[in-house]
Amino acid sequence: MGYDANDTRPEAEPDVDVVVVGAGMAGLYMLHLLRQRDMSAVVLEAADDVGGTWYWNRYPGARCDVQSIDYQYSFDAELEADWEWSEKYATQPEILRYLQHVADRYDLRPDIRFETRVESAVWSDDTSTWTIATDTGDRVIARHYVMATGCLSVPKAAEIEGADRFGGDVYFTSRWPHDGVDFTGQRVAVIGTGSSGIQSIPLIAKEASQLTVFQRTPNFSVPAYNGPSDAERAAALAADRDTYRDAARWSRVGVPIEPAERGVWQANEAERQAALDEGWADGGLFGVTRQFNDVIINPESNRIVADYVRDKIRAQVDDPATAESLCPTSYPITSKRLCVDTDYYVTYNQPHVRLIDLRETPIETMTEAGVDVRDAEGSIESHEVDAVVYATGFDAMTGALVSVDIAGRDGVTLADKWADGPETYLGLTTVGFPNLFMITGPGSPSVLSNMAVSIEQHVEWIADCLTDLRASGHDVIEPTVTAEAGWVQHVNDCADITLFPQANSWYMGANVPGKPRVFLPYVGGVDTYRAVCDEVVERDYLGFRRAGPSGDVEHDGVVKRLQPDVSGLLQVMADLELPTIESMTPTDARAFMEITAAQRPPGPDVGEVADATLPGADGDLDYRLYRPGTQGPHPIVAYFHGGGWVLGSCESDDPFCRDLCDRIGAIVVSVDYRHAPEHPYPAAADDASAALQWIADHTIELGGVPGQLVVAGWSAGANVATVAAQRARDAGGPVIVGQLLVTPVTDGSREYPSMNENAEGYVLTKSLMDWFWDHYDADRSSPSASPLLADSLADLPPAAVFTSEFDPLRDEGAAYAAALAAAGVPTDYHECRGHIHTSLTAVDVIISGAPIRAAMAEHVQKFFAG
Ligand code: NA7
Repeated sequence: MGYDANDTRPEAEPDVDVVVVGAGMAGLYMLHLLRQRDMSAVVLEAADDVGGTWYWNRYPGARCDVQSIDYQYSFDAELEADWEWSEKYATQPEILRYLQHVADRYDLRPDIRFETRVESAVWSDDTSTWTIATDTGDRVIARHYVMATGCLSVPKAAEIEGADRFGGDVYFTSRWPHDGVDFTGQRVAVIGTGSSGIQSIPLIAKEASQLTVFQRTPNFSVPAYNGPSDAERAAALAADRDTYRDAARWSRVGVPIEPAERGVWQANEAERQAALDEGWADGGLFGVTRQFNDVIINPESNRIVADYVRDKIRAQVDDPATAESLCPTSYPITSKRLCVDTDYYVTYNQPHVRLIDLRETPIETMTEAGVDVRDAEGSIESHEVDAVVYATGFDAMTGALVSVDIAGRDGVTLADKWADGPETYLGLTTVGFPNLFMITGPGSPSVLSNMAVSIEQHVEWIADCLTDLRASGHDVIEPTVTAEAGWVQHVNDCADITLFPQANSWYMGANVPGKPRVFLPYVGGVDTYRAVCDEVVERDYLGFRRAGPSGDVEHDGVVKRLQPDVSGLLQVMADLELPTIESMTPTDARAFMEITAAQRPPGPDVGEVADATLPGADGDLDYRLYRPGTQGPHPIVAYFHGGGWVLGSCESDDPFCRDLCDRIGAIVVSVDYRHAPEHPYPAAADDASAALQWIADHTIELGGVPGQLVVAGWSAGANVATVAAQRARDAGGPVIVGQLLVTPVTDGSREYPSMNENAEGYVLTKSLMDWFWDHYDADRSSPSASPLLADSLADLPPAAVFTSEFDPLRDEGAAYAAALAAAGVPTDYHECRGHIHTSLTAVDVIISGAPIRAAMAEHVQKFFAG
C-alpha cells in the first residue's frame, strides 16, 4: 500500500482507489466488495478492532432490536450457512463476534488501519483526489472517499449542569468499559430512557443496591420475547434463502414481513382489539404498531394504538404514579424510535428502583455526591449515588459526518454546507463533494430500516457506481444541484405526510441543542428507495455529472417528482390492472365508480348530513347538505361534483364535501346535475344555474346567511360552477361572493401542452377526457362549455383556482386563472406540485393534499369575509 506518514508527494496520484472510514458493518462489506471489483482500498478505523456500533456499545443488555436472522449480511450464502445465532435477538458480544468472524473470513484486517481517527479530508479539483489526514499523522490520497461511519456513533455530550463535579464513577452506554462494570452493592443513577437505558436498566437493577432512573421523556417500549430464533422465519429462510432475502430487500423496512393492508378505520372495535392483542403477543418492532397501515399517518389511528400500549404499561407497573410517568403522551407512537425490552417496566416494581420524572422535577445540577432535582416549589431533593450511567444518546445521522473536517470543492466544508440541515442526493452523495459517498447517510432509509439490508444496498450501489465509472472512462462523479434539491424536497414531502415531525426525536435532530430541526432519514420505504436508486442508474445516472478522461457527461433531472402518496396510490392502481373508464359503458363506469367510492375513508364528521331534492332546469335534482356542528346560521357553498359530466352524483365527493364543510365552517350543498350522454350539453350547465338560483332563494330555510354564497366545483363540476357564475353575472343574480375551482375544465376548444405531457399515467388521461367531451357532446366554442372563451370575464366573483402539476387539465386551469386576473377579477392561482387530477380531493387518502385543502378553505373563508 502506498501510504506513508511522512509522505510529501504532490497530490497527483492516488495511493488507493478508495478510502473507507469505519470498520463497522458497512465498512467491512465495502472493503470486501471493492477488493472483489479489483479496486484498492484502505479502511481507517478509530477503534482497535472491527465492529463499529457493536464495538462501542457494550453496556449490559445491549442487543439489536431487529431479529438476528434478519440483521446479518446476505451477500454470501456460505457465510450465512456457517454462522448460527444463539438467540432471536443477539447480544452485543455475539454480534461483535460475528463481525470479527467476517473480518477474518475474508481476511479484511490487512487493509484496515486501526486506532486511526480521520481528522480531515480535502478534495482537490486539480487532481480529482481526496487527501485524508489522520490523528496518527498519516496522509492517504484516494480517488474516492466513503464515509461508513454509522448513524449513531457520535455520543451526545451529557449537557447537564455540573456534570464534571460528580465524584463517583461515570459511564456512558455508548463507550462502555471493555471489562464490564460490576455494580453490586452500588447506588446507581441512570440518566436517559431511550433504547440504551431501557435495555440496560433491568440488568443494572439486578446488581445495584439502589437504582434511580432519571427520565426526561418516556418512550414506548414493547416486549422482545427473546428466546431461540424464530422457528417460522428460520424455516422460511432455510426453504428458500434467495426468496427470503429478496423479500427483505423489497420490503418497506428491510425485513420480510407482510405489510398491514388495512387502516384502523377499516376495523371495528373488536377487530382492532384482536389485531392489537395479536401484535402485542408477537412483540418486537413489528408487532403491535404494524397491525394497521395508517399508524404513522393518521392521528386517530395512532392514538388508538398508543392508548393500547399505554394500557399495557399501566398493567405492568404496580405504582400508578410511576406508571403514569412511564406513559408517553407528548408525541405519536413510533414517531420516536420504538424500544424493544425485556422486563423493563416490571423493573420499577422492585423496592430499590425509583423513577424520577424530570418533567416534574428537573435536574438542578450534578453535585459531588449525586444528582439534585428541583420540584415545582423550588425545593431541592438530592439523590446520592456511587455511579452515574449516561444513556443520553447520539448526535444522530449527521454527527459522524460533520465531525470530520471534510472540505469539498472551493474549500467549503460539509459542516458549513449542512449548517441548516443535511442536503444529499439519495442520502449517498452531496453537491460540492465529488467522489464522496455516505453509507446510510441522511436522506436514505437508514435508521428507519433494518440497517443490515440498507447497508448492503448502499455498499453494492457504490461498488456498482465505481465499476461503471471505470468502465465509462470517468473518474469523477457528483450530483447536480437540481437533482439534490429535488431529492431533499422529496425526503421532506415523505416526512410531511407522516406524524414523525411532531416528535422532538433524534430523527429530527431535536435531541442536540442547536441542531437544525430537519427530518433526517428517508421515510418512503426500503422498497421505494431501492427502486429509485436502481432507476437513477437505469437512466444513465440521472442527476449526476461524470467527468474524466473520456469527457464530461451530465444527466440533470429530478428522480421523484410526484408527491409520495400520489406515487404510492398510482402504483397500487397499476398493480390492480384496472380497466380504463373509457373502455366501459357509462352505466358500467358509474357502477365502477360507486364500488371504488365505497372503499375510501369517510372523511371528517360534520354536524349534520341531509339528503333532499331541489328543482333543476328540467325536473328535480337530488342534493346533499353538509352542516357544520357549530351554531348557525352559516354561509353556504354550492358544490358541483367531478366526473366529466358523465359520472358521479351529489354523494360521490362525500369526503371532500365533509372536509370543506369542516374546514370552512360553512354549509356545503352538493347538487346533482343531469348527466351525459342521456342529457348532453347544456343540461349540466342549466341545472347548475337553476340549483344556484334555488339555493340563493332558499338561503334562510337552509340555515344560511343571505348574500353569503360561494360556488365551488371539481373538474367538470368546476366547469359548470364557473359557467353558472358567469350566467349569474349576466342575469344580474344571484349574488355569488367567490368561486373555488379545483382542477377545472375551462377550454375544450384547444389542446394545451399539459394535455399531451400528462396524457397517460395520472388517472385522468387524455383519452378519458376525450370520452367525457364526446359524451357531453358540447359546442366546445361556447362559453357554456368552455368558460375561458366568454366574451368577458370582468365582474365575476373573486376566484381561487387550484390545478395539479401532473394533470392534463393543468394548463387550461392556469389559462383561466390568468384570464380572470387579466379581466380584473381578484384571483389566486395554485399549481399543486407533484399532484394529479384526482389527488386534491382524495381526503385521508392523499395526505399531501391536506395543506392544499386547508388553503382552499382559507380562500373560501376570505370570500365570505369580503
Ligand atoms: P436515545 O434514544 O436518544 O435516548 C437518549 C435518552 O436520554 C432519552 O431518553 C433522552 O431524553 C435522554 N436525555 C438526553 N439528554 C438528556 C439530558 N441532558 N437530561 C436528561 N435526559 C437526557 O439514545 P439511545 O442510546 O437510548 O438509543 C439510540 C438508538 O440506538 C435507539 O433508538 C436504537 O435505534 C439503537 P429525551 O427523549 O431527549 O427527552
